[in-house]
Parts: sequence; structure tokens; C-alpha cells
Amino acid sequence: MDDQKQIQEFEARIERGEKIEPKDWMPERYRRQLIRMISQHAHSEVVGMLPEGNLITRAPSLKRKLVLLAKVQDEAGHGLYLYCAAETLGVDRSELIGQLLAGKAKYSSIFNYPTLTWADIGVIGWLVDGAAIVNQTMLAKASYGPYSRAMIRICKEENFHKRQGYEIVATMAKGTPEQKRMVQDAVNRWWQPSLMMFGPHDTDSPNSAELMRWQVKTKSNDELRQRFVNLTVPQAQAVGLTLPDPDLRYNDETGNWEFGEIDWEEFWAVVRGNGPMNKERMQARREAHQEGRWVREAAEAYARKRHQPKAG
Ligand code: BYC
Repeated sequence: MDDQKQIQEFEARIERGEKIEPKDWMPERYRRQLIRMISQHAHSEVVGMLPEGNLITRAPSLKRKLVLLAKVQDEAGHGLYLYCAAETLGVDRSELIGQLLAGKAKYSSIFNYPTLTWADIGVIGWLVDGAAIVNQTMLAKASYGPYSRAMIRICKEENFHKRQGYEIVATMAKGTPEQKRMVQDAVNRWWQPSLMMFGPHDTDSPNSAELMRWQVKTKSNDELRQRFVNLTVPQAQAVGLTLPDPDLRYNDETGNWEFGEIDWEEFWAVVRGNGPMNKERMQARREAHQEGRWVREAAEAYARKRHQPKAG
């Protein structure tokens, strides 16, 4: 079969809603796009442990500490599912991790902002995990089987993450004036970066058209961002918090909450490595990788021993 015919059959399968599995034929470009996107996603989960990990020793109670520990461990698990999904496309995870540590791979812009107080933990769960759920619920329907299945599992855990965050936010919002001030300050700092998680406007998104044709993405960056805003405004109102946007208003005709322009200069600066915490995050990842070396070596030695044929 020539390439053109194979592409037509491949696209017809996607059109019928069939999942593409690792051993199926796929265009090289589809494989490359998936490796790019899944590996960036895996890196985001792993780097995403750092901002919250920073507050584990300062959790206000044992219960809060246990919940946060469980959440951060879940993020590590998400990274592992996603590196596994990327490996089904014929790439080795050590190569992908090498790219991250060399500063050549992207990961979500959101994790390059600092966590200053306990309120940030609530707001990250509410807004950052909330944004991730909107994006990942769409990706759970992606045409590539291993990615979509990883997303189904991850979304279940993200729902728990979002609820724990919103519960912290709601508790602080009805707490002392100082707690209320802290949580409002965290919302003020995390709102815009959360909107940036969805990526550039559709008109400035070079990958969207191809990813949507192949149903890796089934909704555009702007559509998902709007959905997130529509879901989040009533949640903010319910706990008496203000979203920091003077242009936020409800449009009766479209049923959407309109919002002000995003600071794209800041977004691209962060994506290019010049955000408030990019250097610290990479430094922490490199140190953790180095410190974990003996664990990887021991695991590899154990696996080799188990697979050695028994003497005699
Ligand atoms: N940050 O053509 P576009 C989590 C890049 S972790 C950095 O629209 P695409 C959690 C983009 O990569 C959740 N870079 O791209 C964990 C592209 O550059 P390249 C993380 C960004 O792929 C711990 C260029 O800009 N979620 O939930 O069509 C604790 C042009 O963009 C960003 C995922 O990774 C950004 N925000 O759409 C708590 C979801 N946005 O690669 C929570 C999976 C764009 O061409 N990924 N760029 O050099 C996706 O859904 C899509 O890749 C995106 C971007 C919507 C992010």
C-alpha cells in the first residue's frame, strides 16, 4: 500500500472513532506529535510535584499533610503512566528525561510560579487541577489508545485533587480576615497563569489544526479556556472570592463569561525559560535525578538478575 492510501485508511479509522494502538500503522508525523505532547505532559506532572512539595513540611495539620503527600505522589504516578504511554511509540523514557534535564523539553508554564503560602496549595488544587481536568477530559477521548486510557485514570485522580483544593479554599475564605486575605492573594497570583495553561490563542497555535484533524485534541485551546472560565466563575462566587479581571462579564447571548486579554508576553517568556521559577525547577529536578541514581541502578541490577537464565 502506498503512503497516501495508508493515510486515507488511517484517517478513516479515526473518523469511525476507532482507537489507534501501538502496533497499528500511523503516519510518522502522528507519532512525532504524540511523543511531543505526551512527553511534555509527563514532564509537567513530574515538575508539577515541586511547587506543592515545597509546602509539605509546612502543612497546617497532620491531616492536611497526609492529603498533600498523597496528591504529590499521585502526580509522580501520572508521570509514570505518561512516560509508559510515550514508550509505546518507540521512544525510551531515559531519552525523554535527558531532554528535560538538558533544558530542551517543554513542560507546562504553570509550574514556573512560586508557592508562597498554604493558600497556594488550595488554589493550585482548585484552579490548576481544575484547568487540567477540563483539558484532560477532552484528551481522554484522544484517538491514540494508550494516551486516552492513561487520561481516564488520571482524570479520576485529578477530580480528587480539585476537590481537596477547593475545600481548602472554601475553608480559608470563611476563616479569619488574614486567611481570607491570603486566599484572595493566591487567587490573584494564580488566575492568569491558569488561563495560560491552555496554550496560545487558536490563531497562534501551530499544532492545533493537525492535532484536531487526527482527533488527538477534539477541542481547541480557546474553547477549553472558555469552558474553564465558565465553570470557575460560579465557584469563585460561591465562596466569596474575586477573580482578578475587571473585564469579566457574563454575556447573555452566548452564555459565556467574557474575560480580559491574557499577558502573552509573560506566557512566552515563561515558556522560553525566563519565568520566576524556571531555573529553580530545573535545578531541583537535576538534583533529584542525581540523588535517585542509586535507586535506578539497584532496580536495573535486580531486573537483570531476575531475567538471567538459572545455572545448571
Ligand atoms: N506551557 O500549538 P500549541 C497537571 C507550547 S500537569 C508550556 O497550541 P498544542 C498537574 C506548545 O508545547 C498538566 N508550553 O500546542 C501536575 C507548543 O510548543 P512546541 C499538563 C506550552 O500541543 C501537577 C507551542 O507552545 N497538561 O495537571 O497544540 C500538579 C504552541 O502551542 C503551553 C498537559 O500537558 C503551556 N501552557 O497545545 C498539578 C496537557 N501551551 O511543542 C497539576 C497535554 C502551549 O511546538 N498537552 N505550549 O515547541 C496539551 O493539551 C497541549 O499540548 C497544550 C498545547 C494545550 C498544552
